[in-house]
Amino acid sequence: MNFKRFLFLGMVFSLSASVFSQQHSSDKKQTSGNPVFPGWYADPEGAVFGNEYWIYPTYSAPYDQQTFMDAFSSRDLVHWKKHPRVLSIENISWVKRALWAPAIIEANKKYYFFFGGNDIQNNNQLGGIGVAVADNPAGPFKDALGKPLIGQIVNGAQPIDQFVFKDDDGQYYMYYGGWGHCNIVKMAPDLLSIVPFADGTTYKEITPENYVEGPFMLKRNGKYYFMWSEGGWGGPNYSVAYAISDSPFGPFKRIGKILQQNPEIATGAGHHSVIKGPGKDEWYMVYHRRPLGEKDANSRVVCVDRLYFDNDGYIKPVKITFEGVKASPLSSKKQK
Ligand code: FUB
Repeated sequence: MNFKRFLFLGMVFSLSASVFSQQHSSDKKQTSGNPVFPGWYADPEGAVFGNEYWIYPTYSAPYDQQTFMDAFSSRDLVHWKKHPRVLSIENISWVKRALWAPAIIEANKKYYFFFGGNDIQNNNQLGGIGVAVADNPAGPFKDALGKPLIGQIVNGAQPIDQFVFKDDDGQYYMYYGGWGHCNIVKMAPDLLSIVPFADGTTYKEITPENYVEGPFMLKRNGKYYFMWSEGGWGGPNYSVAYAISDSPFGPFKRIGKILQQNPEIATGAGHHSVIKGPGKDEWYMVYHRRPLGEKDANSRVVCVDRLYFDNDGYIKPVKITFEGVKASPLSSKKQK
């Protein structure tokens, strides 16, 4: 090999090595960073399906532009893949705008995707909480009923911000409500209808002190942890508080805030959900917040930070970060 040829091959080798090393180093992302994916999104519903984490957020934009929802999946919480338009108003005849705050649950070998639509202001308007169904978490989700599942304002609760909770006995409940009121309803096993409670009532108001919207429930060590958003979602003081109860119906006595703004990191941290990682007592707070300097109400981004319980079972206030969370790969093994 002559010297020129040797030099040329050397340059090609070093160029390839540099490209490889750049690609390799981008794969070496140590933490998710916050936000965990780009774009204006809010009201994230986190879920674990098999060996994947999923996040379903509201597309955060003026109401008339909120006509679809994207989803995001990850194997490790650090690298996220976008699934565009898993739900769109083309597949919901009665929704025109304000497609809000998804909730998803796997049941009956299907995925049930609950959403709010149209931002109704009174009981003469068409809209409320609907349900769409798909065979896999990436959709496409199709409206299952052709009408809202809950289309009326009951007990003062605007029909938005639903969360579906499965108790240990297999019973499904839906918590929902905006305008400072929260109702619980009992769901039929098909998840497409609601059924009365044993006392004959269908809607039970369970509103805790300071509740505004965005209810969420999880059960840990036999206790019911009920959480909700407080403050106005368009402002800096939006936040999350919680209560602990022995029953899914409460009473839910407010304990205190567990998520709020940090003037050095972001404002308006709220409307959350919680996901369980594969480790023992490994929990993540999935929420939205407004980057510093952003004033538009819709400038909301989706973030993930660790959530910890203390030794007495109380939730420690979540520390919001720019770094986000470390990789926590799921295996197909049963979660602890
Ligand atoms: O994103 C639309 C609305 O903003 C949600 O339904 C509320 O909870 C608030 O986050």
